[in-house]
Amino acid sequence: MRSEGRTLRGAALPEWPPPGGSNRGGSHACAPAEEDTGGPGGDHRSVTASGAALPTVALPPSAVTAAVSATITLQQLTDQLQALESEAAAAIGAAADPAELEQLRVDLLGKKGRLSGVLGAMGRLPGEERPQVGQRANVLKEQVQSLLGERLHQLQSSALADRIARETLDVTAPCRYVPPGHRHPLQATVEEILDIFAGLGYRVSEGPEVESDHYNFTALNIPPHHPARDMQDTFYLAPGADGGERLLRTHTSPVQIRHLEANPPPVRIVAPGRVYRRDAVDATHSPVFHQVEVLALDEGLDFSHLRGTVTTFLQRFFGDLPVRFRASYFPFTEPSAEVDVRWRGRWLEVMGCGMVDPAVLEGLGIDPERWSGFAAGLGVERFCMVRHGIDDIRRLYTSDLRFLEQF
Ligand code: 2NL
Repeated sequence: MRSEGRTLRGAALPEWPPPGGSNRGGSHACAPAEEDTGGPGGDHRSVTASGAALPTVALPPSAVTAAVSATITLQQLTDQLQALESEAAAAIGAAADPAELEQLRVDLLGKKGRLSGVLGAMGRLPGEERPQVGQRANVLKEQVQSLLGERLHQLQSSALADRIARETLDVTAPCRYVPPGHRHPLQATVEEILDIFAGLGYRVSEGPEVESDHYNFTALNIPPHHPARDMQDTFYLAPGADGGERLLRTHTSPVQIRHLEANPPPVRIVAPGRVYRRDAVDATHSPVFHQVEVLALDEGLDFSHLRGTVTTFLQRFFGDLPVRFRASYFPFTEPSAEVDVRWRGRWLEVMGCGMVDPAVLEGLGIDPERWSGFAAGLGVERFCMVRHGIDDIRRLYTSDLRFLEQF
């Protein structure tokens, strides 16, 4: 911050020459005799180099003008330079920061600065006296420049010293340990599944977790009051802005319905995501879990394509194990099947699948005579638990690093 009075603007030294003056004469120059009214005490002062007041004697305005017009002497200019020197030294010494110093430099040495003012007045001295003032002014200029330089250096080094004192850095302090992280086993499982389907030509598609009854149930051939709704009871939210019913999706099938609305067949997509069911928590159930669903729709697809795709996927994920299909039921596929893998001497049920029910296609305005397809769905937690021998689904949600660091 600049503090008042540190600059030389409007400081003690008055302007020279005073406005309107062009008097010639000595340092105590008088007004021309004939106009001298002979004021008290013979005080014939005109405007002095130090800028003192005009004489108290009353002069007609024309006389005043004449009196101040050229009043300058070598002595006065020398005095001014002297005063400028000491004032400059004081102001420079008091400058608090480099910006203030720069302002001082402009005020002192700039084109319209104090020194220029003195040099301008020099023109009114007799020619032989000018070099003296000129030399003195040059010396002063160099003095001021070096004072400015020294002060700048001082300010900079004390600022640096302050900073060094403030910013202490203990290079001997032990570093903070940031342990390397890794993906959660569930996320790693999702990514592995998506990678396998990507390798089979499927694209990833995602959608909202808050859904309407239509996308979650009705469009999937589960009309109101269908018993399948009992097994997929969910959590209901207050109606949306449009008054429509809102619920948490119970599967990622709505993603496929939305995809089919926006994209004509042929379609091959895989839809991962979080889903919700009104289930009590136990070792194998959680009201929030993760699903991956697959959908292929094309001309001429039949159960053999379903079988080949699902078998290939399971063998890539679990290894080259026996896979079997058992007839089952889903409202949105016909025929439908559960799929088991032979895992450590036992048949384990791992996913469900089927040929997309023609009623689902008709609801979407897709001709089931021309297009057919298959779909499959799996629970990611189950895949992860089987693969890693995890005994309790809750271990996947409790963020216990002693558990998670094993993966
Ligand atoms: C399971 C079984 C399945 C589907 C999901 C599906 C989606 C559309 C049309 C027809 Cl858009 N079907 N999805 C089909 C059969 C089974 O999931 O056990 N999931 C955890």
